[in-house]
Amino acid sequence: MGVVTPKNKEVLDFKGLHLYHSALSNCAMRVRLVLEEKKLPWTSHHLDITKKEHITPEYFGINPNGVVPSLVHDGVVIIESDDIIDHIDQTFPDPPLRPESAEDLEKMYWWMRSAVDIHVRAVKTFIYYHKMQGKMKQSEEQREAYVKLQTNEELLEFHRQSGNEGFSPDEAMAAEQTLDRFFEEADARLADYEWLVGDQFTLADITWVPLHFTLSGAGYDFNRYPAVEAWANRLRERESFKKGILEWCPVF
Ligand SMILES: N[C@@H](CCC(=O)N[C@@H](CS)C(=O)NCC(=O)O)C(=O)O
Repeated sequence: MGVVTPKNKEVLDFKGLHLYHSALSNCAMRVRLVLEEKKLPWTSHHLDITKKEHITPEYFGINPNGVVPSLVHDGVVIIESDDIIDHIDQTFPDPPLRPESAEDLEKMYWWMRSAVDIHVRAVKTFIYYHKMQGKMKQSEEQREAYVKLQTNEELLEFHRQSGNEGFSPDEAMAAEQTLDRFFEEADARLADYEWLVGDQFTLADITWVPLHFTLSGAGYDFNRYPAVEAWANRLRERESFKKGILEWCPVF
């Protein structure tokens, strides 16, 4: 979605880079990784999503979907993690996190878009089923507040289900099979190349490594994908991974 006009006008006066994020959010990890790769100063607005700190009229006035991350850059609000990291990389190109050729650029965007496309039905469903179902229960009051604020149908249904009957084993299996297709593809690619798009570290790697981190923590079996494991280990060595992920979320 990219740039949005916020109902919460307070943020219009913000100067510099302000990130609304949560320590354990894989979408927010992407943005912290990019900020650390580029060594940019930024102001943290931390919202603990397990305590529902994001379910407030103030925050929905910044991000109409009520999810993290949201970036406010000199008063301009940008939502959706892929759009945010793309914006940062285009605005602060040093060091570049994108390939030069149009063909490779298309591949980079394919990996980025794919992660966002499968976020609710595969990533979120797998993680909630295996790890979060108990932790993310809403009180009656929180549920009412959420239903009043949320207009995104997919998220409304997701949270209705996760807060009530939960996900079924079949739904969790379908989520896992979707993830398998992408990690099989990534494994084939990474058997021949150092990074997802080829020889250059790009936003595609930054988009996917938080999924490796959080899905591993939720019990997804990566032993089947040795090239993906080796890639994740290379990424863990980077300073950005330590600062952008581990300092905020040592263990998922
Ligand atoms: N497509 C969005 C997804 C954002 C998203 O779902 N964020 C999660 C954390 S990774 C969140 O805020 N969850 C809390 C909730 O759904 O209430 C993006 O890529 O930024």
